Amino acid sequence: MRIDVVTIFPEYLEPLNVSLVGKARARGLLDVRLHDLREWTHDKHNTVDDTPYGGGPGMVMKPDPWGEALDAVIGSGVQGEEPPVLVVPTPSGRPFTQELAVELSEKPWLVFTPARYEGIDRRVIEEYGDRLDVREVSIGDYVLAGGEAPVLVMVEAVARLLPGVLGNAESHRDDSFAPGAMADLLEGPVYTKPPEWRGRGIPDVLLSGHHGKIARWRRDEAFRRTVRNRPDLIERADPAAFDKKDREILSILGWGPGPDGRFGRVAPDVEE
Ligand code: 6GU
Repeated sequence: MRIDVVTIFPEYLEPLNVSLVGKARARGLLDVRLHDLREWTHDKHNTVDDTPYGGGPGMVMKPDPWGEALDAVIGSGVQGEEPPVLVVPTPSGRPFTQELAVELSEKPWLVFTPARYEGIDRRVIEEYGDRLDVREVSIGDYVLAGGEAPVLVMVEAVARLLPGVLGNAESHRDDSFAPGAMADLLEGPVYTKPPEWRGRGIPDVLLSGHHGKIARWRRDEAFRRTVRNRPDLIERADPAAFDKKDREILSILGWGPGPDGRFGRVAPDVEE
């Protein structure tokens, strides 16, 4: 996969040289190219922003540098090959989810346009939206000073899904939010050596060698955590995904089916 990032802070993206993403690049599984937006300015002060039409606080990123930068980056692709998906980080975008990470991981080429200030002149998004698949994406319900940190988040979420990046092909089957087996449940707790630490042991079942019991215990723990931390995930889950044992643990946790079959809280929350 090729990823281009156009930014006024290329140094903000240094973490892309480290750890999983850095290794994927070093191994040739991922080709990341950073571009300084100011290289496409022509004035003495390398101006990238200006005051908003209609007034109001803050500054807006000018369309000209973005247009020249994106034309150059998009034009550097190989003739006849698939054009990039343009990913525009913005707090007013659609939520970035594991589902979108999977979809993006299947594309050969992504271009990210992290903005500072109050965002990019709307005409830029319209212009490229006429030619490319453009995704305006938010990483959560909070406001950051710019899109660079969201790009780090999204590139890592996508890179770990690329073939060969994680050691074990099964490694993301059980991810929280992965489509499939543990769908829509958070992952439960994990333990490693030593078997006792500061007087704290580990659950006996994990030492039992009984794979069926271990799988059931993990699923029960996943329900405990999901009920506590993300009850909305249980409420919106398809109840057909819950087996008899799932319904038992949910009942113990104070959850049961409503008139429509979907699960909701039917008894007070249980303390940890
Ligand atoms: Cl993508 N950008 C900014 N500036 N703030 C955000 C965000 C993006 N997602 C959540 N907050």
